Amino acid sequence: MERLVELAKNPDRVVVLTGAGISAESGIPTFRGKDGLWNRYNPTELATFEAFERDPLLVWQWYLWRMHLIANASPNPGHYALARMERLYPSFLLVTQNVDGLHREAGSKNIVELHGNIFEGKCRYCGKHYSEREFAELFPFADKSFLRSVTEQELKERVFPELRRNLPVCKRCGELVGPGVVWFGEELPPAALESALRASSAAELFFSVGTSAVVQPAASLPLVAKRSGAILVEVNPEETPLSARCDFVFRESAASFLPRFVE
Ligand code: BJW
Ligand code: ZN
Repeated sequence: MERLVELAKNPDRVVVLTGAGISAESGIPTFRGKDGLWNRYNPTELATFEAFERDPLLVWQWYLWRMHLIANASPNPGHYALARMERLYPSFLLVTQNVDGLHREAGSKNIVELHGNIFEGKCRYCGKHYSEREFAELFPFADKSFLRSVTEQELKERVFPELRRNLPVCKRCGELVGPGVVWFGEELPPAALESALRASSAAELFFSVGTSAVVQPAASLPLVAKRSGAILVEVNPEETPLSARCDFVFRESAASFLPRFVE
């Protein structure tokens, strides 16, 4: 840690890539690994357009269940440390694969959400995007305040049975609207990906925090940075395919490492 802190004093351009691991300590399950199941379901099977076409009710129940969990969660010391880190460097970009919005809630400003935001809406048929406010109007069950006002049991017993008749319908094309996230096989928001690539290739110091580093194209960002000469740091209790390429590896949780680093 001392050697990293010494090296990290001078860089002007820093990029941090985060994944589900940073929100694990806020009580939000990760996707892969031993705790990587969301309410019995394998995320890689439900986070697709094919699953939505086949069974939109099941996919929406799964997303509402997750939205309920997220709406009732709070940022943890790892999120807050990254918000502080933003103020330490002249140029700092936080690139997240997370859809939970907890970085913004913790006070981070310069954020790129590569995989979208779970409280927004996206029509897979005509492409119309709904902001969080617009989507809560179209689909009141997705409203954060509503989700905070019900228990998980009420969600399952009261909301789920009503869902079939109340799924969100697109104002533009009349098809069903899905959550504002990027599913497998879908293109990432082009402007977000472009900013992330640009910042990564200019970074002097790059942190990969709480990600299994297997989902593309996000997993390529640390390698882009490394190729351009950045110092690469991984923070993850488990080994990943990226570990061997890193200059520093901290096998610990984000909420324990990051606050010590920005101290
Ligand atoms: C802790 C911790 C603690 C635990 N502290 N750490 C090239 C090669 C091969 C495949 C592909 C390729 N290019 C594209 C693909 C296909 C696919 C892909 O990558 N598949 C791989 C799985 C093989 N990629 C795509 O389909 C992407 N689209 C695309 O490329 O489109 C191309 C295109 C172009 C033009 C037109 C059309 C198409 C899209 C990927 C979208 C990913 N979506 C998801 C779901 C989001 C919605 C939702 O939330 O429901 O995003 S999948 C899921 O994985 C989610 C995550 O953001 C993403 C990454 O997961 P993450 O964050 O790394 O979490 P985990 O669980 O994997 O890891 C957690 C880690 O934390 C672990 O390592 C733990 O050890 C650690 N940890 N506690 C610190 N306290
Ligand atoms: Zn539409």
